[in-house]
Amino acid sequence: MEADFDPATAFVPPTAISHAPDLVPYGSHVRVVVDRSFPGRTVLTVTVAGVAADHAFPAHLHTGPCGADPTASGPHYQDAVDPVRPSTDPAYANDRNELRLTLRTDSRGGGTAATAVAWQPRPGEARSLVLHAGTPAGRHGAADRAACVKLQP
Ligand SMILES: [Cu+2]
Repeated sequence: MEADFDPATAFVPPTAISHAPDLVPYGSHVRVVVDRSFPGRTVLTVTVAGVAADHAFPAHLHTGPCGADPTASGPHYQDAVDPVRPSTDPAYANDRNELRLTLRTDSRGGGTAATAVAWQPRPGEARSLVLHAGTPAGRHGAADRAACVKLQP
């Protein structure tokens, strides 16, 4: 999956939506590779170019699709689903049960990060990778969702 970030208002629904053009400018580039070739394992690699320099974006697999409303991407995808929503129980909300990584960019706004988890997402349930604004941007709620990358139709 490879795309340029576009505004959510684009005529054709974009593959990669920026909700925060100050951090993820329109036209900046993203590539997401989800490798499921190892049985029972998923390796996700995300690479960006042209986004905010010297920044750390927390990035997570989310359940919902990307949409004009940043909250469309829904909660974090969990391998074992917490029966309580929102999920705050550390037995479920942890980086083994969710796919999380931190994407750090260099002085030119490029970067790559990868992580592996010991499971594969259930088909159709992990529909987006969300790049959060993180710190020091310090945004909260929906405003923290800087960008969204569509992972499957
Ligand atoms: Cu998230």
